[in-house]
Amino acid sequence: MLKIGLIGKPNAGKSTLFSAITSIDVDIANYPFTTIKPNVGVSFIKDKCPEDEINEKCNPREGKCINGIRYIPVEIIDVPGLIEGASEGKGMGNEFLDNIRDADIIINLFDASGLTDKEGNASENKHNPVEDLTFVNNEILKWIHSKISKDWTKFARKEDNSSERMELKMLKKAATFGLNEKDMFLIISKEKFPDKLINWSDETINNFCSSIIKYVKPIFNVGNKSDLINSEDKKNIENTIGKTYFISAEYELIIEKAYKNGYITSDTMDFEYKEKSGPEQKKILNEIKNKFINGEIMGFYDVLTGIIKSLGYIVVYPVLDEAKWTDKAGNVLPDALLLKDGDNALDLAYKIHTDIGENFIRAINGRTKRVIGKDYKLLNNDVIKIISNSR
Ligand SMILES: Nc1nc2c(ncn2[C@@H]2O[C@H](COP(=O)(O)OP(=O)(O)OP(=O)(O)O)[C@@H](O)[C@H]2O)c(=O)[nH]1
Ligand SMILES: [Mg+2]
Repeated sequence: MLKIGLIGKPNAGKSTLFSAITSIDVDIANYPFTTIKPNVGVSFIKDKCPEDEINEKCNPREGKCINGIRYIPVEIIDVPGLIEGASEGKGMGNEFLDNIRDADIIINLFDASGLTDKEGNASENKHNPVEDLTFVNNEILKWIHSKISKDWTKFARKEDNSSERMELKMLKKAATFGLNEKDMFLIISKEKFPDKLINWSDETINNFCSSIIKYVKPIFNVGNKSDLINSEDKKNIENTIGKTYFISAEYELIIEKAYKNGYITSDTMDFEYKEKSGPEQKKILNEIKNKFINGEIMGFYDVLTGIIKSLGYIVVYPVLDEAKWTDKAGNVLPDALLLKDGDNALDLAYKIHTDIGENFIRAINGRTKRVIGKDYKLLNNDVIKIISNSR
């Protein structure tokens, strides 16, 4: 499952967001270091389900499908707050960061209202929220750097004596971040690095670490507490850091709770009121709904889906029966898997199971019913049957 790490300064609203999008109750409070152990849960990204093409209702094994929109599960990790010096272990930062070592995507949630000070205490004095997201991004880079540069001379001397390819040498350093050979090849081919590792300067190592973030482990800045700011504040932030997602975890949690407690019909913005909800609730919920509908505040599901699509992820549906699009038990479109643009049929086979990848024979495209080989480039929404020797 795709792993998404939520990081940020203490009190930024990470646990509030986590709770809203995973429906798991966790500690939330207006003081720093409320979270001391990471919370792990499942949320979803949305994509159009191909079920209507065969006039059947799908039976997702994980996630759900509502009105033809498939909810594809992703793992969310809510990390305790980070303070300056986190990468050197301040405030247990090092330990906290280790929780997102193998995350595929990092979300730097910052308090866009600027009403929490450096340590995360609520404050009356508004400061520039961009400072918060900059220091957190720097700590991430420094944390990666500290791990890659550890015992560099010893490592470089040893590896320079071997004839192994550069990406395999560097993989020994970067595997701890969940990177694989393909990721390393991408980094090494995109940037220029000296052939001899002993010649890598601290700056070269830093460039390598930046490339990990740039190509493999992207960080997205998301502004929280947008219910407390106006369009001028937003403009100021965007003038410094460019296009930004503005959300309100508080609002999302209110909607989620109203749904859970039976006041509204859905936890999405097209909810209707149930009998139980009185004028008080309707007033608050209406105000929130309007802010989402007029685009003042973005819904996090849409933000997440946008992020994942912008990174070139595609959704592919593996099936056993290419005619009925079912598994062995007759479930229609049971699995929706996230792959990367450029992945092929063999990558899909490995994603299902190493054994299926290793024993791959051929595949069949569920739409065209044509036989396809291992090099077939997958498209978004493909329905594929893999034939292998393994079963
Ligand atoms: N107005 C407003 N308040 C919010 C929002 N999100 C969170 N809060 C409040 O901010 C405070 C901190 O929220 P938490 O979710 O505990 O923050 P955190 O980032 O997990 O904090 P740590 O666990 O200490 O790192 C709480 O009082 C929340 O109710 C929001 O979108 N708008
Ligand atoms: Mg928290």
